[in-house]
Amino acid sequence: MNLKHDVRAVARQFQIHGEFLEASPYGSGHINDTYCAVFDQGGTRVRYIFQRINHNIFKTPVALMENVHRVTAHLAAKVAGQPEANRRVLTLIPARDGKAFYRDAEGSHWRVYVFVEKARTFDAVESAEQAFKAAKAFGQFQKLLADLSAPRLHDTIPDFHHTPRRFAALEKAIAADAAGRAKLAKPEIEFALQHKAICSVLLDAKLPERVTHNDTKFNNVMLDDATGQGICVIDLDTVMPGLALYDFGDMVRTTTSPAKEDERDLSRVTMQFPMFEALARGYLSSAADCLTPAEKTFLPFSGKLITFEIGLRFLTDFLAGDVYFKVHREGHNLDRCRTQFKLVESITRQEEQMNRLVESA
Ligand code: ADP
Ligand code: GN1
Ligand code: MG
Repeated sequence: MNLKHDVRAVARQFQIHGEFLEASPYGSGHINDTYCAVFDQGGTRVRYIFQRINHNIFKTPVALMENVHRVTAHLAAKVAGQPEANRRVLTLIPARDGKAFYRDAEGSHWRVYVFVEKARTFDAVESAEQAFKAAKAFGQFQKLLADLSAPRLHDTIPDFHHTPRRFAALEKAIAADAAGRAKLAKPEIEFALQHKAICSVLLDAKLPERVTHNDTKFNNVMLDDATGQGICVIDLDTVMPGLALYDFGDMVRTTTSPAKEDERDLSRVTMQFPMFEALARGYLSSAADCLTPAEKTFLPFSGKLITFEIGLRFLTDFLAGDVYFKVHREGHNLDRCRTQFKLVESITRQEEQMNRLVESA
């Protein structure tokens, strides 16, 4: 297969023994270039994950890797000695020079992780049990990082979840209409403008800053093939200071609807209450004792806000001409925006019921 990158050459720069056999593109992430590479190690095929960090999006890859290194080391120390310790945390393979990354001649930064075997990610949730287990794993992740020592982690993308600034970026994209597409997205632009007032609610609530994942979509936790447990939280590029609710909100966004993020049949997009209940119970089962009453109160609202925020980002990128998220078809970002806004409506309809559940939990 002809790959976009020479993974074999990159592999020589990492401390991996054995013979490089092959590599192929892997996963369905929107940002980085991910490959699965296979090595022959004494007759055994061993897999690794190779990733090229997208430096158009992550402007400070060295600082980013410092975060990832600190976070994985902290988590590894916490679970050491427990069952399955080496599958529960991502393990970085050092480069030849001992660093956590390799910078190639073109200036791209690469990292390699041990492949977490006997587990997989899902692009859409299939059962309430999966939702419970994913949320429990993300809650545990937050909890284990609560005592990460100083200094503060780097902000790998400043204002990542600053919804009012995301809204301002959309307003700018509408005004510029760089790709001439505003006429194709009139109802979506209208929907966004109508909901402007919700953007600042979490920021105004003065909630505590914590170490959070910030990209807790359902396919960023690996579920164990045998037990279904959320065995390993992955995609650590945005682990940085944030609000606990950004993480819970993104779980609601990605783990309550049976449809994929880019589903075109909007009748399939809906906030399924049993999934929300499983998420809330799963998350609280591991993180409850870290949360303040105010944080708990906002759990349902966070789902609406983060879904709206990512919808704004997809719409902004559609209007800008698809410069941020990877797209695989015409109108892909607009399709993604539509599912998000449909889900916001579905959450709004059920918000009171969601609030009642959380109050009694
Ligand atoms: P992106 O930032 O582009 O979303 P991810 O880090 O989420 O990239 O990786 C993309 C996909 O690769 C994941 O959804 C997962 O299926 C797979 N993956 C990532 N890391 C590992 C790993 N250590 N072991 C096995 N699979 C992995
Ligand atoms: C991106 O990397 P990935 O595909 O897990 C994005 C998230 C969005 C998500 C939408 C760094 O996540 O913020 O919520 O797409 N990551 C970045 O699916 O922008
Ligand atoms: Mg991902």
